[in-house]
Amino acid sequence: MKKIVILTGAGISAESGLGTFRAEGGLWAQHRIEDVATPEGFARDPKLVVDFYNARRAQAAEATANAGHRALADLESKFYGEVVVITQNVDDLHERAGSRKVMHMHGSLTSALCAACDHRWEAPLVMAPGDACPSCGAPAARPDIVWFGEMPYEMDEIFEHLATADIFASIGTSGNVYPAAGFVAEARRAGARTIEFNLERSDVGSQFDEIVLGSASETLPKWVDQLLADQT
Ligand code: BV8
Repeated sequence: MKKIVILTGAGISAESGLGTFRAEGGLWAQHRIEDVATPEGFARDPKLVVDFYNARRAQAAEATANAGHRALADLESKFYGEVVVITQNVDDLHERAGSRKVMHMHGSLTSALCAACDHRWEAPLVMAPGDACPSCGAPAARPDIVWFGEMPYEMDEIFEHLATADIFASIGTSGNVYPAAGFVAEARRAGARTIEFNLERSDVGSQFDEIVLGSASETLPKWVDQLLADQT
């Protein structure tokens, strides 16, 4: 039974109108990473950080999944083997396109976390610093996002998937944030065939067996059609 493990980054949501990080005018151009995506930044100015994620949560809620997201959902529902999506993205466009096995290694805009008791609940559209935790009552709510210096989620399960992948595809990521950028090396060690889908070669592009250049909304439907045709 074949297993396809897919890593996605901001590039797959770019055509849904959600900003990427490193494009000019991208999210990090408007804010310094240290100020909005680190625990130190949150401690220094919780309102700046909470408002940064409020803006992205509202933008994601307005966005619609694109043909790239839909192609991956199609693959999961029609492929005879197993398909796992590991996303670095905090939007829920994979789920809204119909993907079911989605692992949010860097958290989710739709989730809130209590910094005091680790309770998680569905985030309101607008969060404020000091919101009370519905479980323990502490004024310790925070966006359920993995910031720089924090441990990504579900890493044990992710490494199990990488160790048993037949195909590893990396889509729309610049390959410069770890541990995600190291996944291709893990997949290669497991003997997987590795493919990168991007507008341009990423920082780890040289580690892939194949690079497919183009917009994900065009390249992914073609790839999925081919995979499904080959399995009949
Ligand atoms: C950890 C959530 C340890 C927040 C994010 C020095 C060397 C190596 C590593 C480090 C180092 N110093 C520090 C580190 C570790 C650090 C790191 O890697 N830093 C980098 C900057 C060097 N990593 C961490 O801190 C991680 N944690 O290491 O923990 C630890 C150990 C023990 C105990 C505790 C801790 C946690 C990192 C997670 C940070 N959170 N996201 C938020 O969303 O606001 S990172 C964020 O940026 C994304 O999630 C993603 O991971 C990352 C990169 O973004 P991309 O998705 O790649 O987007 P980008 O804009 O960069 O690229 C878009 C790509 O798409 C481009 O290539 C473009 O060409 C392409 N594209 C565009 N349009 C399309 C397209 N492709 C196809 N079609 C299109 N239409």
